[in-house]
Amino acid sequence: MPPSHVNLEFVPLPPEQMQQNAAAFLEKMRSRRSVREFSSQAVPLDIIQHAILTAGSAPNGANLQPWHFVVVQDQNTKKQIRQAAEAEEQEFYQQRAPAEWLQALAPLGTDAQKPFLETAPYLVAVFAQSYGQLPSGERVKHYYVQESVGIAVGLLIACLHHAGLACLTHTPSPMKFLNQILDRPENEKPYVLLVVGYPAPDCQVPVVAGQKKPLADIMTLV
Ligand code: IYR
Repeated sequence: MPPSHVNLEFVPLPPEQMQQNAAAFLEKMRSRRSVREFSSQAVPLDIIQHAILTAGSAPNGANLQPWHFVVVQDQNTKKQIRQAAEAEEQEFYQQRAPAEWLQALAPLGTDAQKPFLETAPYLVAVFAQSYGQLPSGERVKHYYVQESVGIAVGLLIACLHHAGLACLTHTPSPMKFLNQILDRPENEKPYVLLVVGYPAPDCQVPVVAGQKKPLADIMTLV
């Protein structure tokens, strides 16, 4: 029988090194911006694979890893996704969105047009598995699905940024069309559509979106 537990082999660092690491990571992550103008320049697939493996390392409920990532590089599939997403977005901007929501979005300058869904080299459709399915068809209960997938997507975005790529967390709502276009089973719910690539050379980003709350507003020490 293999052992049920193994030694962690944790390597402690000197506090100065930890402080330097934490500060450097903060600076790195602060330079991340959500991008809506992408270059069509190709990106090596292995970067995306590494980012997805990073996402797959996320802490999650009972280690059941309730996620699936569909990497879309096929131009025709991207076109289908754009058409379906823009149809939902038209509805959103013209009918569904309450005035308050549109007001909150105004500083970002977004609208129903999503050309980046065809321009960017990759779309990563993230699915949350509300339950698992054994090859026999038997269902496996999943725990903390939303939390687990949220953490995984955070790591995915961090790895892509660390690698030198830009992305957009895009959530056309509802996203059910992704199951149909990408042929995913009923137990998988679309969680987010990540648009990945290089920013367009003249890419603009909204100033307000770069303004992050100061520590005093987001942390309490007791
Ligand atoms: N899904 C729409 C609207 C939108 C909603 C939120 I909340 C955002 O932070 C950004 C956009 C769109 O992509 O335009």
